[in-house]
Amino acid sequence: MKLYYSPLSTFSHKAMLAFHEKGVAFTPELVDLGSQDARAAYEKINPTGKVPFLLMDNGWHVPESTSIIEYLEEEFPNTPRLIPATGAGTARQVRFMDRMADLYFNEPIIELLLQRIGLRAQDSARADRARNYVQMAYGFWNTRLATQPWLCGSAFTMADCAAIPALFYAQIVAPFAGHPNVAAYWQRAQERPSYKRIRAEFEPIWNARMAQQRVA
Ligand SMILES: N[C@@H](CCC(=O)N[C@@H](CS)C(=O)NCC(=O)O)C(=O)O
Repeated sequence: MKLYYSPLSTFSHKAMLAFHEKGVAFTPELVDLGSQDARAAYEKINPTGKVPFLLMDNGWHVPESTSIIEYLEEEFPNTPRLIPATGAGTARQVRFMDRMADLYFNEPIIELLLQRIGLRAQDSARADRARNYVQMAYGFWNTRLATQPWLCGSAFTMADCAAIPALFYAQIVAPFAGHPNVAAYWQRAQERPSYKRIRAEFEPIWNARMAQQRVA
């Protein structure tokens, strides 16, 4: 199965974290979101133009990072669970925390980052709203992480897959130094082999991109 992804995309990192945590192999298909031609070609496969996107050999496809993780949970039941199989309340909590990480953290961080690096027009109202959401997420997480290593308890879940990738960019646009448990969580995340593997691929690309911007 092919996973269409972009190397700097947090939502791609989220799906890839799940694959690595579960030890499920996939064929990575890089989409160059910066190229109009590549985008046009990709939109023929996935009309939304968004990554990640999973395409099976039989043509069955799964868009959206959360749906991809749900799909992996169903198709590979004997791999480590990212959504608890038992305890309806626990699974619901993971799904809620996943939504929270996507909507009130990942997307606001992308908004702040794209404004910061000039890929999105400056808009102070949108930036303020994004900062408010991020601070809300930090406050909520900082309380939870005071007594547990991962967002939903002692096990690494889909909620962590959703939250960790944007923390990389959050260091630049919304530092979390005032939230020591979030900072400790980020330290733990960086030791996770699944995340190390993803970061080893994207960080050099990010650094090169930033160096180019400084020269330009
Ligand atoms: N809700 C989607 C969000 C995906 C998303 O926004 N991906 C970004 C990259 S991080 C993207 O494809 N951006 C390209 C575009 O918006 O045209 C998911 O969870 O997969």
